[in-house]
Parts: sequence; structure tokens; C-alpha cells
Amino acid sequence: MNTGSDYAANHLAHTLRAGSIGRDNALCLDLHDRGATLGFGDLFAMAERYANALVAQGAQPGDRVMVQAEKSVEVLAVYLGAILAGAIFVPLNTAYTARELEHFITDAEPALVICDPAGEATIRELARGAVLTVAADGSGTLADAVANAPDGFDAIPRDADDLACILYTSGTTGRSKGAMLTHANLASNAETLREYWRFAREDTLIHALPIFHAHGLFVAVNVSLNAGCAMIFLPKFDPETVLSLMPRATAMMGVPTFYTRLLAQGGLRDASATMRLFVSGSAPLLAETHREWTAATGHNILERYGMTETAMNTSNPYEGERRPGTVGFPLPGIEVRVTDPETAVPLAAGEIGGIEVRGPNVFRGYWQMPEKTAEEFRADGFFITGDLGTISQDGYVTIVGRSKDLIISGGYNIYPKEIEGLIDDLPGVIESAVFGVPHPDFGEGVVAAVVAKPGASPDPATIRDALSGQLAKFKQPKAIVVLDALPRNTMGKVQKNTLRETYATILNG
Ligand code: MLC
Ligand code: AMP
Repeated sequence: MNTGSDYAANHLAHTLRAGSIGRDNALCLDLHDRGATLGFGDLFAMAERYANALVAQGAQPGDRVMVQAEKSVEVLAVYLGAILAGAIFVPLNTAYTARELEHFITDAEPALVICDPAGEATIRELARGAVLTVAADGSGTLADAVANAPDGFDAIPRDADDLACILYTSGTTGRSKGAMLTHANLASNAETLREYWRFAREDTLIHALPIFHAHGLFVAVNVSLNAGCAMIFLPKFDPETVLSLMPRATAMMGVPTFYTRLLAQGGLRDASATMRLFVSGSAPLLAETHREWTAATGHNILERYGMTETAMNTSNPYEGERRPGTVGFPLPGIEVRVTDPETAVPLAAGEIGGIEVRGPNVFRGYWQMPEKTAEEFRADGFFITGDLGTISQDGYVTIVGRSKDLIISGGYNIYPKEIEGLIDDLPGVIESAVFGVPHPDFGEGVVAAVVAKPGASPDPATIRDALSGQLAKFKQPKAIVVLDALPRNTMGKVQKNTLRETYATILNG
């Protein structure tokens, strides 16, 4: 079967097929856990059948197709099928609870939700549209729908400015916003990164990231498909498995936790002999980890910087100095500036200010939130990232902090406000402050300081229990301390810096 001949009218599908036209038998996916492989022709034929199944379930162009399911080739086929069908793909973290899902479903109004069989009852209560299931092994009602779907699908025409995906990202208000990414946002970033990082059909990428976020989907999957290279597609990150497969690969993309966990394994120098590129992002990579990795493998990790709203913005160079502690240069075609957060005036090299970005990668805005969108853009089109940084004389961008109250744990973003809101509503609690402190495995970990009402004694175990059904596990505090009062400055503002300093080592042991 030769698919893809008429993807030209669908901007993103065309880009994702570009690397494999005429190479249907070349290896696309090594599904190591299933002991199976797929060629590019197999994957795109599968995607076309999925597109037919999605349409049969009522997914019209512009409709949202939401997925909360374990990583699998079937979920990948839903992504590609949704793009081919002109629908908007909306992936969700599998860790989200029913409380969190309610908001996403109400907000995105999906025509179809695809979920794990275990979550079906909950989703059916929340969703108005069709619901199908898919388990990690591919079984479920989605498989039945696909079995009844015809082969072959003419890609629905989509322009550069049409929406391809909505990715939810939390915010300082505690309410998640849907970032609207267009076909051009994703296609341009895939092509830019493929070229910048020299991805080619000879490559084999270890893919151990989740595919419900920008890193695993827009960077790892889109770049590999655009390059026409193979992926060893793993259900999750397991350091031993990754180490054992490394001799078959040439590249890996990961969050810093991947690198610190692999460093603890040993045997890296031999295992990495065939590798040409290790990319890190989504969270700060400690300069120390960068150096330890170089010492252990002889490879310098290439650190880059991105966001859900913008895909990738900057990258250390492929050739040239990969400077530890920095995120490198603006990618080709993308402008990055550092401005005074109050006046928006661009700052000189070396000065710390707000990082702003403009380019074909920058999203169209937040789904159904025009005012919020307007707040985050300057009049000249630069997007205000909420990250604080500097640009050196020789052009390297360094992220030094965040103006947004955000914790990044193992590459996942956590907004304290959402957790504080839930804790403050618990009986016996006056108020709380949630903050991040160093965590040996996840970089940062969540800590909650709680102030009890007079006479009440909410103990950490009760608070933990109360949060467990409400919040995704990665957001739940790894330590809870009960205080008489929160530290405040003279203006009455809670001093999270003081809390961070006081409890800096609480997650060490
Ligand atoms: C798991 N846990 C976490 C966590 N991941 N807690 C805090 N932060 C995390 N990231 C919880 C588990 O629920 C479990 O709880 C305990 O911690 C130990 O879990 P584990 O089995 O050791 O974790 P594991 O499943 O191995 O996951 C760790 C991980 C994973 C690092 C592999 O978190 C991961 O894949 N992270 C990648 C995230 C990512 O792709 N981010 C990109 C966003 S895009 P308990 O209580 O059961 O013990 C983006 C833009 C950009 O940011 O620039 O890329
Ligand atoms: P998300 O909203 O999940 O897409 O996360 C985006 C945020 O992750 C950015 O705004 C940064 O704060 C952070 N981030 C991404 N890459 C890096 C990096 N290499 N170093 C430091 N922070 C990063």
C-alpha cells in the first residue's frame, strides 16, 4: 500500500509524511515491548483507517478528538488519523483525575473521547460526544471501530493557520488553558529541529517520553516522522531498558530525570557508542549533570528550551559549544528577546528580564480565552513566556527563574495555586502555601505548608488522603508541614522564598 500521495493539501500531514514518501518498507517503529515492528507504510495505512473510524464516530473537521490513554502505537495512530481528518487532537496526561478531566471536557467539548477502559465510566458521565476505549495493549472499543473502518483516506485539506492540536497547560490562576497550535506551528518546528539537530533517515531515536505533551509528541514524534527515521517506541521510561537498547540507537530525547537516572546505572560509555545526540529539555538540566554525563559517555548533552505554547524556542548548537546551564541560541526563524517585565523595554546583553518569543512556532492563543490571550502578547506580537533569563554577549540564552509561580517536577508543570485552593477548602485549614524545593530525582518536588484553624489539627496524612482523588499524583505534595503562620513580608505577601530556604532539604532523604 502506498499511502500519502495526496497529503499535500493537509499542511501538517504533508510534513509528517515528507521523510518517508517512497520508503513504505523502511522501519518506522520498533515496538520493543510487543516484539513487533512497523514500516512507514504500515503506520500511515493504520492512520488512514483510524481517520475513517474517527469520522464514522462523528469527528468532523475542526472537531476536538480528546485522548487520555496509555502510550501506544494506537494512540499515535489516533493523533495522525485526527490530523488527516482535519480534526483537532487534544491529548491529556494519563495521571489526571475525574475532577481535572471535568474541566477539560467541558472546555474543549470534544466530539469524541478515547480513554483507557478503566476510565470509561467516568468519561461517559462527563462527555456529551462519543466515547471509545483503548488499553495499553491496543484492545478496546477503538479497535472494534477500526476493524470496521475501510482502508485508505483522502486527507482533509487544512491550511497552515488551521488548528492541529490543543494542549492544556495550567496557569497561575489554577485553571488550565488550552493552547491552540496550528498546522504551521507544528510543521515549522518539526522541520527547523530536524535540520538544526541533523535528523536523517539513518537515525534511530529512543522514544521513552509520554506522547501527551509537547516534548514527546511535537519534538520527538514530529521530528522523527519528518526526518523519516526510526523510533524505538517504549511505553515509558525505564533506565535499564533504555540502557540495553542504546546500542541500537543514535539519538535520545529526555527530561533531566532521564539523565540522572541513567547516570546511576553505569555502563554508559559502551552503551552509548553508537549514539550521536542526547537532547534534554522541559526542565533545567543542572550544569553538574551535564558535566557528569560528558564524563560518563563522552557526549555533551544538547539542552534546548520550549513551552507548550511555543514548541521549541532555543537550542544549544549541534556543532559548537553546548554550554552547560544555558539553553543556547534562538532557533532559525525565531526571535527571542529579554525585556524589563514592567516597561517591556528590551534589555542589554547580560541583564535579567522576561523572556519573550516571536516566530512561526508561537501558538494562536488560548482556546476560548481571548482576554487571557491578549494579556500574554505584546502589541508587536511577542509572546510573554513567564520565564526570566538573560542573553549573553555571544548570544546564549540562560533561564534564571520564572515570574510565574510554577514548580517543574520531572518535566511536569505544577501550579501551586491549584493545590492551595484544594487544601484551603479542607476542614480545619485556614490557609496554605505550596512551593517547590530541590528533589534528588525530579529536580523539584512539591511541598505544602498548612496553617490550621485554632483547635483544629489537620495532620499531613489526612490532607494527603483528601488530595489523593482530586489531584494527579505528580502534583501531590511530597511533604506537608503544619505551621502556626505563614511567613509574610510587610505588605502581607506570603514569602515563598523563605519557605523554600527553610525547607530546602526536606525532600533529600
Ligand atoms: C511520577 N511521579 C512524579 C513524577 N512522575 N512525581 C513528581 N513529578 C513527576 N514528574 C510520582 C509517581 O506517581 C509515583 O508516586 C512516584 O512519583 C514515583 O514514580 P516513578 O515510577 O518513579 O515515576 P515514573 O513513572 O518513572 O515517571 C518519572 C518520569 C516521568 C520522569 C519518567 O515523570 C516522565 O516521563 N516525565 C516526563 C514529563 C514530560 O514529558 N514533560 C514534557 C512536558 S512538555 P507514588 O506515590 O505512587 O510513589 C514541556 C515543553 C518542553 O515542558 O520544553 O518540552
Ligand atoms: P510547559 O508549560 O509544560 O510546556 O513547560 C514550559 C516551561 O518549562 C517553560 O516555560 C520553562 O519554564 C520550562 N523549561 C522548558 N525547557 C527548559 C529548559 N531547558 N530549562 C529550564 N526550563 C525549561
